[in-house]
Amino acid sequence: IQRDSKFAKITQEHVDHFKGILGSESAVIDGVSQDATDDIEPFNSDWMRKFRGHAKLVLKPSTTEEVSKILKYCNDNMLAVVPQGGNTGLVGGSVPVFDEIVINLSKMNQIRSFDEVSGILVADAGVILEVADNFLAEKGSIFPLDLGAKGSCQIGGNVATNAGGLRLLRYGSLHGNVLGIEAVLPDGTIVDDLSKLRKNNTGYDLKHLFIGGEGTIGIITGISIICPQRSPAVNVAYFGLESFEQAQKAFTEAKSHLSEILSAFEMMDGRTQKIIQKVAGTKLPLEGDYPFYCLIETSGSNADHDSEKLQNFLEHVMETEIVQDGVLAQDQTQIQELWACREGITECLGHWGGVYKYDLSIPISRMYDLVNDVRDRFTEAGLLGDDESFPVVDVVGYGHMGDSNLHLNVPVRRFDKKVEKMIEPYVYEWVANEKGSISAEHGLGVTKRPYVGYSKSETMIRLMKQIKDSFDPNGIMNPYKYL
Ligand code: FAD
Ligand code: 2HG
Ligand code: ZN
Repeated sequence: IQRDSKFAKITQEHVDHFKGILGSESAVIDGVSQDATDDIEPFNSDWMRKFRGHAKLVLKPSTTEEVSKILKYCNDNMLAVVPQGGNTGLVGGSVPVFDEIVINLSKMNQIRSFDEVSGILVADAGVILEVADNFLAEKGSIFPLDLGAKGSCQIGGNVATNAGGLRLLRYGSLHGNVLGIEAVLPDGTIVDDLSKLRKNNTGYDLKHLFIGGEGTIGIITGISIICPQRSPAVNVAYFGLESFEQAQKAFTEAKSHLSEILSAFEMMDGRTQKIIQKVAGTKLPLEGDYPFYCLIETSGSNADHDSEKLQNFLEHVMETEIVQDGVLAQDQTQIQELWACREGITECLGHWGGVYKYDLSIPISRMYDLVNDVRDRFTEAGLLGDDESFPVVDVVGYGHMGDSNLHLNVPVRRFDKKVEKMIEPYVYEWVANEKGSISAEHGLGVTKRPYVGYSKSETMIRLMKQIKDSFDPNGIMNPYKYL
C-alpha cells in the first residue's frame, strides 16, 4: 500500500498548534524538526515488533476536551491519526502505517466513579486493565475481562478491540458488559453516551459500533461497565490428556460437574508447554508428557464447596480416563504458576524471531484439525525442522476452548514469503469452509483487513463502509486498516 496523498504532512505550524492545545511540552512528543527521535520509537512499533510506522508526532491528551480539539484540527487539516492505548494489539492496528499522528490515551487514566450497589464502574479509556481490576478488587468486584496483557493494555483499547480473553466463558463479551461510552468523533463532536443503564431500548445502540471499532470511527475517551461480584473462592486445575477428543469430553464433563462455578476452560497443546519450558524455564506442573493440556478455573462463593466439586470432578475424569493426570492448585502462588503455563505462551512464541498468528473461531470438534493440517503442509514441504536451515520452528495451537476460539501460531526463524504463501489464504479458506471467523478476538487491523471477505458477505462489508463514511467522511481515523 501507498501513503494516501490526500493526507497533509506534518509541519512545525501543526506541532505548535498542538502544543497550544495540550499546554505542556510533555504531552507532545515531536520528531518533526529532527528525524524521528528515540522517544518516538516505542509508539511507532507494535508489541510483536512486526509493524513499524513513521509517526513524527505523538500527542497525549489528558481530557476529553483536548481530544476533541485535536481531532477537529486534524479533520480540518486532513491530518491522519492513530488512536493508541497500551499498544499490545496483535494485528498491527495500534501503530501508524506511514506518518499518521499517534493519539495516545495513557494520560487519561482516572477512575471516575464506582457504584458499590450496582457494580458499575465509569473510568477514563486510558486506565490500565490491571489497575482497574485492582481498584475493583478492593471493592469486592472484578473487571469482567482478563488477559495476558493486563499489565499494559488499557480498558479503552480493550473496548476498541472488543477483547475476549480468559473469562469470556463466564462473564460474556464486552458487547454485553459495556453499558456506555464517551467518544470523540473526527469532527470533534463529543458523544456523551456514558449510560449506566442495564436496559435502554430507545433506538439504535450506537456504542456497539465503537466496541470492536478499532479506532476507525472515533476515539473512546471513557467507558461505563458493569462489574460482577469478585468470587472469594478461586480454584485452578491443570491436566494432561491423550487426545483432543478427550479434551472435548473433559469440557463437557466440566460443564456438567462444575456448571455455575466454571469460569475458564483453556486448552494448550503439548508443543506450547515444551516451548514455555524451554524458552522461559517454566517448570511444568505434571511429570509426564501429554499431547494436550487443559486449564480449568472455578470461581464461586464457598471455598469448601467449590474445592470439593473440583476435587470430585478431577477424580471422576481420572477414573474414567478422560484425563491422564492432573493437579489442583493449593494456594495463590500455585494458581499463578498454573496460569503462567497458559498466559506465558504468547510471549515465548516470539523467541525465534517472528510468529504468524491466527486467531480463529472454529466449531469446537474441528479446532485442532486445522493445527494438524497446517503442520502437515509444512512438514511435507520440508520447511519445518529443528535446525537453522528450516524457516518454520513449529506449528502450535492453544486457546479459549470454552469459546471455540483457537490460537494457531507458527513461530518462525525469519519471515518468509514462501512460508506465508503456504498458510494464507489456506487458513482463511479452511475457516470459511467451517463457517468460522478469521478473527475471533484480536480484530482486523492491518493483518486481517485484506481477508475480511472470508468472514463477512459483500452486503455486510458495504454496510460497514457506509458506517465508516458517515462517521469519518475524510477517512482520517486509523487509515489503511480494518476496511
Ligand atoms: P492498542 O494495542 O493500543 O490498540 C488496539 C486497537 O484499538 C488499535 O486499532 C487502536 O487504534 C485502537 N484503540 C486503542 N485505544 C483506543 C481508544 N481509546 N479509542 C479508540 N480506539 C482505540 N486479546 C484478546 O482479545 N484476548 C486475549 O486473551 C488477549 N491476550 C493477549 C495477551 C498478550 C500477551 C498480548 C500482547 C495481547 C493480547 N491480546 C488479547 C490482544 C488485545 O487486543 C490487546 O491486548 C488489548 O485488547 C488491546 O488493548 P491496548 O490498550 O493495548 O490497545
Ligand atoms: C491469548 O489468548 C491471546 O493468549 C494471544 O489472545 C494469542 O498470541 C496469540 O496468538
Ligand atoms: Zn486469546
